[in-house]
Amino acid sequence: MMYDDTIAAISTPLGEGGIGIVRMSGPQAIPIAEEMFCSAHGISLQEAKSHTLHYGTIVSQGREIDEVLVTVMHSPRTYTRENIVEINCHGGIVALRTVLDLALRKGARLAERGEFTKRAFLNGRISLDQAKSVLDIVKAKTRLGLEAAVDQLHGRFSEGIASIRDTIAELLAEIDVGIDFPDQVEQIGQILPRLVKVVDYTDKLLRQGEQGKIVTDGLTITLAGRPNVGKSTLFNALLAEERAIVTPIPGTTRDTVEEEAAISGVLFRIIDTAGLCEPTGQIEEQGVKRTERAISRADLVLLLLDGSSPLTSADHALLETNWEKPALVVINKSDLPCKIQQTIPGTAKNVYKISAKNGEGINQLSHGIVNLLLGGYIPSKQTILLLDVWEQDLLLRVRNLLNNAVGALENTQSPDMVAEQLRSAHKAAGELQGIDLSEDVLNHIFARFCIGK
Ligand SMILES: Nc1nc2c(ncn2[C@@H]2O[C@H](COP(=O)(O)OP(=O)(O)OP(=O)(O)O)[C@@H](O)[C@H]2O)c(=O)[nH]1
Ligand SMILES: [Mg+2]
Repeated sequence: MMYDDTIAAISTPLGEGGIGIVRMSGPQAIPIAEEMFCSAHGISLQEAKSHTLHYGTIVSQGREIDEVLVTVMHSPRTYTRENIVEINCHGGIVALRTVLDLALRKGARLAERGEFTKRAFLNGRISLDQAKSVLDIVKAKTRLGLEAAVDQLHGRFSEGIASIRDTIAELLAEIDVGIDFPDQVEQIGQILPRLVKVVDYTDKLLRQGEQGKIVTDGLTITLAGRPNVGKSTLFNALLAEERAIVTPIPGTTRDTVEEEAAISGVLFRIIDTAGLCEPTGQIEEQGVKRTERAISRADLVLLLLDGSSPLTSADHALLETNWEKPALVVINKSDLPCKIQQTIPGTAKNVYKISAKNGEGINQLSHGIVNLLLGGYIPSKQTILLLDVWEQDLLLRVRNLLNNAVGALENTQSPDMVAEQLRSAHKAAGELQGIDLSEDVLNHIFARFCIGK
């Protein structure tokens, strides 16, 4: 499918950059560029070979707008499979805007969000999964998120779905034979182990999707403890930057402070809080309320104690409260003599001794955090999938339909009922591959992109 209009957009992030790119895609891309461009060597872009770079200026009404390098790429060996022109500008945002305006006046249309990638998909250049990976790459916040997105760009998820769909098709074909020749009922029974195998495989992809969600959406860790135990110091140590104010004065942190950091490739939102204490004024009262809210939002709470002083009633209150979520006890200031003599009840395994100040024990604590939240499993690019909510939903649907087919096979042995479930599963898997996707779903997917991608 080829479009008859030509789209244009600024494809580089806005802001102060060395260069910025105006990209055009469509049948008129090269003629439009030709009208705007004055080659330093008298070259005509329309006659230029594909995948060549040309130096010159962009001129509007006799006025020179910017010194540029123009890339000419002919269909179909391009990102969208259409003719593409990229104008590399040097003059900053005003020049970029002027060049884009000029292209629009010459007949291009401003691209919608993700429209270049949407064309790449609709023209068969990339799979839907790969299109989505482009978005994930743009938005990746951790190294692992990026690696997984790049990996998926090579089609790992699409391949998985294709194999599920192929197996379903094979099973359906065999069942149809069974329906046509009912005396071969025995054969239907032989389908079961293969069906169970596809269910298992689908389950595996679902689990990888859930892990992927953790990697990209991140998990929230709240640091809690009485004033002065070293929450802000630990916060800074986990972020590896001096983000929060640290002083020897109890009550330094008055409000919650939130930042993102990657631990073992997983994205974490870490929240530093005001020390939990008996509030003596309105500010402290508000601070404590916010701390409690931050704790309720957390996937994990780190309960901090100061190892250099005996436990106080505030420490006991903290340890004895049921926070109703995973918690690790962290005894800080291990560089000073330890004054906590008693063992901390009920938490023998989950106690970490650290010095937030000199970094001792922080690595073990990081491992402990990942272990507790991800069940000892360190995600890698091969073991996670970055799935949209709708993909996760559809995949779940495929799994449930396959499960129904297993049920129908075990309980009724009715080939018709098995086939019905398998046909629905086959259709849902097809939607995951981008076959017969409704315009709505497509728009929804690409609307998450930025303009120019
Ligand atoms: N010796 C030593 N001192 C530490 C350590 N961690 C923090 N401190 C000191 O303890 C004091 C309090 O540290 P903060 O990080 O501000 O403590 P906090 O829990 O955020 O305190 P509030 O914001 O008041 O609740 C500062 O003087 C820190 O330098 C540590 O591991 N060892
Ligand atoms: Mg603090």
